[in-house]
Amino acid sequence: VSCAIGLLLCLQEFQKTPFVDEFNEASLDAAKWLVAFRQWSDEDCGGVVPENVSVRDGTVIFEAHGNRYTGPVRGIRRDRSDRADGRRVGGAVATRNRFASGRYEVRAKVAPAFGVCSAFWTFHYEERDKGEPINHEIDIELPGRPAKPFQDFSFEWALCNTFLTPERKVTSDHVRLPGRQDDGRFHTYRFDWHTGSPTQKKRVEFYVDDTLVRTIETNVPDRAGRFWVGVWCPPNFTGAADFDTARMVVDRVKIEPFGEPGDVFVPEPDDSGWAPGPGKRPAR
Ligand SMILES: [Ca+2]
Repeated sequence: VSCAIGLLLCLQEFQKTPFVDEFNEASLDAAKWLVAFRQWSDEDCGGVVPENVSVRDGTVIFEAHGNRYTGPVRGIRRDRSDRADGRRVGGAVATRNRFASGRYEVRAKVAPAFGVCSAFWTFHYEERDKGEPINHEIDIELPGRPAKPFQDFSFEWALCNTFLTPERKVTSDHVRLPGRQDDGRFHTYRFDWHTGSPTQKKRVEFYVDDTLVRTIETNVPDRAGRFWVGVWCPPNFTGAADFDTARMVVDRVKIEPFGEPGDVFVPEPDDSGWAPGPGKRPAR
């Protein structure tokens, strides 16, 4: 949204009021969501594309295509050119507006396959001429594993992370969950992000089905960012992607801003990597 359209739209860029989407409309609400068209991580990853995002029966469906996928949807490279195949390709959306401290909650059935990462994350990112980029981020990622080596992947575990670069880096915690998450039922994934106030210590609390599973007090971000929901295929940390298609189903997303004084609202310069909507690849 360009500032030329109106001051009101520009003011909406940083949202300090509650956000909720139950996905009861026929299509994704473009006032609330952007559909991602981009690739990150290493070359084995086929990125996230709009063909893998759809709205159905009050939910958003995120498809991931694994090593056995032979269908027509192509992955993309870092420069957003088409790949020859559609393997290890996911789908993701992000809120149009940016949020800072608050309660972030997603009701979802995570994709029940190894090799795909079902993820919910805040993201503020800024490339700089010199030195490391600025990256403020909080994630919940499933499946997890009990320890650092890339083995023993399990839906009883998740990875809970906070990123704060270039200042200090990353806290990455392996977290045991109250039960298996690939049981075909909806579960609630939540984190409470405190940027700090006279009564709230700077920290992130992670909850699954209202059970506190982890509190992280190191490398806690303070810069507002978009909230992302999606699936993607990382090179290693969720196992081998030996499946055709796996789906994450998201029933509801809710954000309740805390408005803590530790919040920092600064714009992100690069705003490319979006599709016109679910199923619609950008014209090139
Ligand atoms: Ca719903």
